Amino acid sequence: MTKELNVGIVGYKFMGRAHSNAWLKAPLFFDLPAKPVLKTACGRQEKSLKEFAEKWGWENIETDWKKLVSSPDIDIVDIALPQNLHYEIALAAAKEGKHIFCEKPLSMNRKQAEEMLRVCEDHKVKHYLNHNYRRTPSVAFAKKMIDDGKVGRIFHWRCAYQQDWIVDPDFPLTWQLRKETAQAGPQWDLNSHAVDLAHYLVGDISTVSCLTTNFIKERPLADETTSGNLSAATLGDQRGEVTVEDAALMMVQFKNGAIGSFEATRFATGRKNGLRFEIYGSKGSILFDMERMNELQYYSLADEEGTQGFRLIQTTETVHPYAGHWWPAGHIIGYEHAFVHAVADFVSAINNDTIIEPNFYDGLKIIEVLEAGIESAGLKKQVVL
Ligand code: SOE
Repeated sequence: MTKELNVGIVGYKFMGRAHSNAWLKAPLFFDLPAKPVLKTACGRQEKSLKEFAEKWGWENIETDWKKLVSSPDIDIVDIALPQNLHYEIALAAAKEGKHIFCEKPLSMNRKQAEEMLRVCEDHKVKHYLNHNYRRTPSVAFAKKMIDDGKVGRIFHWRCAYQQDWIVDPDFPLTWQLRKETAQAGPQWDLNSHAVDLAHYLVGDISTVSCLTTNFIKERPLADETTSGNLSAATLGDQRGEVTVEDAALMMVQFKNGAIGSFEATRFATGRKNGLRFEIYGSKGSILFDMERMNELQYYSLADEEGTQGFRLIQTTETVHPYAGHWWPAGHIIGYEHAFVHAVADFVSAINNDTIIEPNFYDGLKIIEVLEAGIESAGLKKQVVL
């Protein structure tokens, strides 16, 4: 592998670490047509940026993202930042002809997403949106089973994405809890993943109706210099208003006639990163639970009467997508692996000049659904008795 692709990453917290790990691991486990080089890490706080770069092996640091995206050294800009910072950086990177690997959700609104897509297309750069769960072997195999007709016509999609990291009312008001930085709460952060999976596995969504609520109205201000990894220190005694929803329930209709439900919350006590979906069809059903990510459950009406039932498929065999690149059969993989798979596919897409999904077009469709959901949440009928 002689060809190299120089990566510049903006952001060095939770996603900065997850992406760095992926750039490092991908060439070790996949036969890539080009080697990603961890060239430059960019962030605002020089001291912690330097520590990050040294630890993960980034060659240089840069505190000005504008310099990073215009550097002739860089082939790929990796945006590992909150969604309020994607738009400006993605536009500038595309205009400089850089390929873009962008963290989800794509943007703050539909207008931004449309422009990000248009500018990337105008400048003919690759654009990838990191909805990493698509690239777990189980989810990719569920897609294959659906495409092979093992589920038949899909009637129902049922999805719950539940976390519990803000149940404590004294958890600080981090960027995720403020509209100006996050746009919305779990509807953006968690349902963006869920809608991506639904689009991938079931099909496009045509109508949306949502209910949102807010359990904790005010929280202590956060010391944002310590935020990352879903934690932060508080900043004195002062409190501020939570300006996003704490939970969202969404019902949808798909263009193919299926219907679906989405539950997204950070208040499901005991659920850490619980992402579960169920797909029910005319020939069979598939269930997935992210916290048991090396497994799928499958029920087939083609099984013999009397012994029908949900069977467990362990998606760790060489026939399963991506799994054969790692360990011998049965040796499970984890959360970080889907990021590695994304990097491997992204590098191949650049080299072969093919389209990678999900991309900014898929991201735009997701944002449209999420935005419609938030807008619909205002419409409620009062129950009188
Ligand atoms: C926080 O809710 C979060 O880190 C999401 O932003 C990620 O996309 C998800 O993978 C895990 O949870």
